[in-house]
Amino acid sequence: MLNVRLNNLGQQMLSCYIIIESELKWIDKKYRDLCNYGSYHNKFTSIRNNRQNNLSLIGINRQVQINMDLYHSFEEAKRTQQKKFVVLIDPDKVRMGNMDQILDLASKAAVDYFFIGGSLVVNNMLDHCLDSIKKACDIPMILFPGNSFQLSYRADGILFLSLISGRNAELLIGKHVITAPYLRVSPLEILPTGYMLINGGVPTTVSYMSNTQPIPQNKDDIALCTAVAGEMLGLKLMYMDAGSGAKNPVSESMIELVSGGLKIPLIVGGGIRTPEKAYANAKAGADVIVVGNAIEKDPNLIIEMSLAVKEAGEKMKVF
Ligand code: 1GP
Repeated sequence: MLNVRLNNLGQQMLSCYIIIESELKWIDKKYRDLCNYGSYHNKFTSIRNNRQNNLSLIGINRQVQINMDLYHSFEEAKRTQQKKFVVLIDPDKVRMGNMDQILDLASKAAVDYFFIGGSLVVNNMLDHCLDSIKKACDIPMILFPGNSFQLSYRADGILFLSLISGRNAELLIGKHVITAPYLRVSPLEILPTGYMLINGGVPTTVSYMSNTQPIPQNKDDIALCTAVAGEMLGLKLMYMDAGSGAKNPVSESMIELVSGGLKIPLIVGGGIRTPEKAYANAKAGADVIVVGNAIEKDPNLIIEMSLAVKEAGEKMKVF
């Protein structure tokens, strides 16, 4: 009996070894791609912190460079109360005619970052979209992935999102385990982010795709406790999102309460259509304002939106 069990265990270990071997080959290929890609990358970042990361358990034992420039820029903005403005680009939705105009206006309006991603990207336009941005301007590009396929070395960083408003284990930790070895050897700056969906008055793609319920829009206390728990777990950024195209953006009262309870930078987006709302959200305590849909429809809004966010920062500036 014992022998049978031991044999079974041996077989399991052998198949486990075979799986790890094939994953290692995959990771090695990714690493080689990365080395070939090295000269192309890194317009924005300089590597500040190097450390030896021992990933020998899964066969990687290399010098891994940890890049934290983007994160420091978010932290600094929070400390000095200078507000940041982000344009969200969904590679599937943006029309190429619009794209040129958006990039031109974004440079003129001193947009701080681009977030790149969508809940459901089906057209495989991610690399092309990143290349177009890189050719046109120096604005850092941060992946905002709707799933683990939306990865590219061409970006500068990635929001490593844990959907803490939901109870879907895959989106809290499952997908992260799968992508961790790939991201560890990538040049992308990893930004561990608590992602909180707030009910925006209409069912959004992200709540459907994630199979989670958003936090009710009037439950400011639940939002606060969720955000504080995420910060205590070590997340570095908090993102409150009413979802793309939300009817009701996140309320100022919720932003005020949550930002008052957090030490980490707070990102707010979803359904922001006017410069007035962007300004009000920044004044209420959002450190970073994200706008996507409204700008896709009318790229000219970029200038006014950016000005509104920066103006809120000027009024609150800490020296
Ligand atoms: C969605 O927060 C973003 O994830 C932006 O939303 O497209 O509604 O601006 P909008």
